[in-house]
Amino acid sequence: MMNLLAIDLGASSGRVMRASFNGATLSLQEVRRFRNQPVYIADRMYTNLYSIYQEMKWGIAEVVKTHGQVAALGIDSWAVDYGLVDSNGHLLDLPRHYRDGRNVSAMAEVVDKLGKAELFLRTGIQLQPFNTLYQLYAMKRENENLLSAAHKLLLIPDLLNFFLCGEIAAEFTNATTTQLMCAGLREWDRELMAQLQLPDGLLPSIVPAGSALGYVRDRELLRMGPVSSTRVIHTTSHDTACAVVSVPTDGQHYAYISSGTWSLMGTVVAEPMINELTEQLNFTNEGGLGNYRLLKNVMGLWLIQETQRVLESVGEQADIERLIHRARMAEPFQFLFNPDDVRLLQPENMPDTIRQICVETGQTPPTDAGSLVRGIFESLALKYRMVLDELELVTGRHYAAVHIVGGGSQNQLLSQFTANATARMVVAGPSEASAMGNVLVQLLALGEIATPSDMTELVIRSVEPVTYAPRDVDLWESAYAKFQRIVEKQAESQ
Ligand code: LFR
Repeated sequence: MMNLLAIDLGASSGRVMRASFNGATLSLQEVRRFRNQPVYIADRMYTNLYSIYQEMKWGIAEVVKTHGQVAALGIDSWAVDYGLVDSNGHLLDLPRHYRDGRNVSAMAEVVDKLGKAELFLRTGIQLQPFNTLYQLYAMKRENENLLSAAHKLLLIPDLLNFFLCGEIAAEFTNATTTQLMCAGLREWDRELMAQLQLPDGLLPSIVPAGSALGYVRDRELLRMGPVSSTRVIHTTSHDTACAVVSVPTDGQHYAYISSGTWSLMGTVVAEPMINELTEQLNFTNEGGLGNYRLLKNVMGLWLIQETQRVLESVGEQADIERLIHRARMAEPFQFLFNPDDVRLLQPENMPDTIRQICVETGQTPPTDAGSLVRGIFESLALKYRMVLDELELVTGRHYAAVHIVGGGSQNQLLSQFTANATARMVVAGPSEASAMGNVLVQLLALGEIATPSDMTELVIRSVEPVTYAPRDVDLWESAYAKFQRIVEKQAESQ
């Protein structure tokens, strides 16, 4: 039995998971879960990296204490965010949070300078205000001193790996999300950086996922337990890359939704698809393990998380089971909206912003939590339908089923709505997809499994997905027609 550790950091919570591998199956157990809450200072929004690092260390120490030595560990996290270290290896500032408002105008300025088409053609990455490229540009505008004091720029998992073992490298899958790389290559786009007068010397060399980085060298952690022989492995360090590795299918062509704070919906392709259609539809081509993820970001369960936060702040009980129950009881299709409205990226009050969108699009705003949450789930499911149609148009393929992986796959109501809206079978699970993918790539790096297809077989042996057959398809088809009209109206009103 082999002991491994996956540290999986999501936008709203982090987990330390212990994995045991017996040569035939893989099982995961959550050892520590902690909240990942942004810190606001003045009008700036940061990630509390110090607290994440501490929680991670406590989790690692707990596993070692209870289960003995751990062969290896890997870290995956949300993408695009970074920290800067100086030449002594000191972190210069807390990493800025990707939802910080400064990025929207930075992206507009960069697009003005270089043009949308050029940016997509060079990088193959969808234009999102939070991409590292725009964050870096915003930082240059706002705080050039900080940038000039920096020696290296490290994405979150690379930075935490550096804290743990002292080695510096940029892992490929996450590096692609920066929009600073040349599409389809393992190279930074230095010309692009020069055009924007961004310092390219900050970027570390890029290493493939599945490379061993070093051993745990953090002094406090070495005092906490016997971890000096624990390898630190560059797993696929982008959480979405990990999640897609653990989609339980051996088919070559499949559609997936990695469902968490974001819903990442797409398929895998051998090479980036860069053409007028993918540009116009704002698809992205993120690097995977021997492939690319052609996908789109859909706003996802962030809409629910923020609704819960607002409801709780006024004293309402808003745990997810209760909300799902109330949504189930509510009247269907009372209102619909496009979840990907940029105003929903970081609104002060999610329910009020959704209500405002209803008014702007000529619909009656929801007054109770059940109707609100039902409308959010219905709109998400219909947005998945829209993305699936676009995906099929772009790839020329038909996807018979939609795989939902990640925490959101446990949401039965949303899974059923997704089956209804897309008129496809939905296969839901595993829910700890990122942690599972993280460990699978470690096993590959350690030579315990030989090929990516062995990896898929291992997933299929280790998980039991739940399937949902489509229902009320005609009803959902007419809701989709209405949804399309509202999406258009909403775009006009912005
Ligand atoms: C999901 C994710 C997405 C990325 C977003 C922001 O957790 O990693 O793939 O677009 O977070 O980093």
